[in-house]
Amino acid sequence: MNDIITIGDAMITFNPASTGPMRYVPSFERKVGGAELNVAIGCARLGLKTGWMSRLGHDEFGRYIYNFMRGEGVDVSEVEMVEGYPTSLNFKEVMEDGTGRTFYYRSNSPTTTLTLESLNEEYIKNTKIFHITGVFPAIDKGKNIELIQHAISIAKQHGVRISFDPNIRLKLWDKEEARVALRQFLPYVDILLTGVEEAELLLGVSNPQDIIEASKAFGISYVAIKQGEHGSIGYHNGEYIKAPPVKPKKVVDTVGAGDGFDCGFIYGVLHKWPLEKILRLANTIGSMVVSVKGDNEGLPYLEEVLVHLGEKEFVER
Ligand code: KDG
Repeated sequence: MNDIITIGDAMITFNPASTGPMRYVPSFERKVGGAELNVAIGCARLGLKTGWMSRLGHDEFGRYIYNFMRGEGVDVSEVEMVEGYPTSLNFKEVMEDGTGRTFYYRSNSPTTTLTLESLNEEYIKNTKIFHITGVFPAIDKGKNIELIQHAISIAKQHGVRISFDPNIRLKLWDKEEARVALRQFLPYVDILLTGVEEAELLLGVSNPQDIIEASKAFGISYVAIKQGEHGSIGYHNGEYIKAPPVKPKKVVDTVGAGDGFDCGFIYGVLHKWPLEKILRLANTIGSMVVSVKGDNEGLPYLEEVLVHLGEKEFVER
């Protein structure tokens, strides 16, 4: 049995070797990205038995991502490489002042070939947590929303908990489309991992107390509100905790920090940790991710977080 599984699109991410408008950038560094993929990697590094369901192109990049995920210890038995659908790409632009943009080449994503019939029900039943985000539904709106609904219904019938990070990408859909689609999942969510703006879009409220009340009305058991450099707020079982931020060594690249937070939170829930300790772990992982360039390179192994938390000694040599 897996501890956690997730479903999503993966991309080869091209990071620019120099700053400035992308049209003038002559060379890029090839990496791997994707919100659900990052969570899978992070959970596997923490020692959780993790599975990732996806489709990749039957091409060199598809082979690379497949082997990369296997190397990270993620179960890829529900990943197939399909003909005629190139592996998705993501080019990044970084300006001198650190701001940037993302250019997706994923409209014909291999994951668009996933169907209700291709979902392995046994796989979905045999996990403790099924993690979903707002990225996968946005890739192929009508179909993927239905696919997630179906997967959720299988999961719920078998006592699998649903964790959900709205991860709203406005390059993939507009606010109203996202709101209507993602609100449908809320009655089935057990663990909500959200930013304030996303919560505002989904729930129509922005004050943390109101976000928690609105989430409770949907029956959500754990609520985490990610506030980046301001830390996070958590709710579970009548307990409301404001967890202070963990200062990163240096902020190098903030992409993937939210995914790192999710991994820590999921780990803590699975280990039945008290809320305060769960939030501390999640904040710590988020801060470790921003100190390293890349969407998932900074996701730590369990022993590295324990050193960071002062629970394990660091031995240099
Ligand atoms: O959460 C980080 C991811 O969003 C990133 O790795 C790739 O932009 C991305 C996406 O849409 O999945």
